[in-house]
Amino acid sequence: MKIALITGINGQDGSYLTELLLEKGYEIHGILKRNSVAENQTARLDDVYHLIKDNLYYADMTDMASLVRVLQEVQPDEIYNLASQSHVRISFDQPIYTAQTVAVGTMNLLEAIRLICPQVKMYQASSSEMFGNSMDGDGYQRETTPMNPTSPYGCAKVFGYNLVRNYRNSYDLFLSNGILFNHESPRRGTNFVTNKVVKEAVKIKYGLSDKLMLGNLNATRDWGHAKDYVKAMHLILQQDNPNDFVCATGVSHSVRDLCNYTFSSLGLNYKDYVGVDEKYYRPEELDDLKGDSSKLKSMGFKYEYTFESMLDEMINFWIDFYNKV
Ligand code: G4F
Repeated sequence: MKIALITGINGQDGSYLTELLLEKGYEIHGILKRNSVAENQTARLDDVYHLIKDNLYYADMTDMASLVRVLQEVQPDEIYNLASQSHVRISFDQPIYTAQTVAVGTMNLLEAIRLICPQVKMYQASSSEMFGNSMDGDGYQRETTPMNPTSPYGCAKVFGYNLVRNYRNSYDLFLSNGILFNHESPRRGTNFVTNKVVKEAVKIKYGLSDKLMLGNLNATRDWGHAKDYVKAMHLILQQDNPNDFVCATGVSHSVRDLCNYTFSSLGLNYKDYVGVDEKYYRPEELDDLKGDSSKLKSMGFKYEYTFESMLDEMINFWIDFYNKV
């Protein structure tokens, strides 16, 4: 039985990855950051909590001693480093905290791996936010596209990405980057734009709200489903050699398209309800993301969801939720 350790196990991706790896017969261990509302700590893990509850550890990416302790105890075969301050706009409010968790936190983990389990395979959650506004001539971002991040979060992720490559080359470790484009689901935090739009549109439909305030409606993103993307994380660690892979759908939509599809699905016109509030703008915006996943697809990666089927699932989730309230 393989042993996997997941940092950020209670996040959107951590919860889907836990379910996938349990199905594959793994023993799962996870690192949790303390939340003052204990119920919120493991809410996304409810369905599998009974299977992993004895393997959850309080630790923090900024606290290397805590990472050392967990690695010594678990001795994992695979590590998935998903822990992060992952909200781009909030990274402008908390740039130092973001750098400490995302950049220095990755360094803490790599040092702990070097000391305790250099034979481990590690997946690093790198991000399309690292590209910033650079793209290739054909309009796509891929593994070779230059990185020009436009947020403290993106800058911190570039540090982690480069460190993974540097440690891989310097110390002959199995460390791989997944450069994941935006990925969503009903488990997405509702301060990210997809789940914010879907949740608020359903509330408007049920008369529980009458206005949705957003930032930049023209930004485009390449949105996939988190359930598909955790399969990519696992696949990346099953390769014979460590490497870096873009994971994206290759299709992009604007925030306006997202509003249009969601409100139309509910029989509403988004123009009647959506307003713009500058407080949701970023000091520097990343305008367009569209990824080329050819390298990952050549390893056998396949998607189940489209933009539309993903949004349908999210819409149905919130319809069920408000029907039960
Ligand atoms: O949903 P978002 O906040 O995601 P963003 O900034 O693209 O970051 C996400 O994807 C990255 C991968 O590229 C991850 F690394 C990162 O951790 C995170 O998961 O915003 C998407 C777009 C942006 O252009 C934003 O300006 O939506 C625009 N937007 C417009 N109004 C809004 C809003 N974003 C948010 N969060 N809230 C708004 O009201």
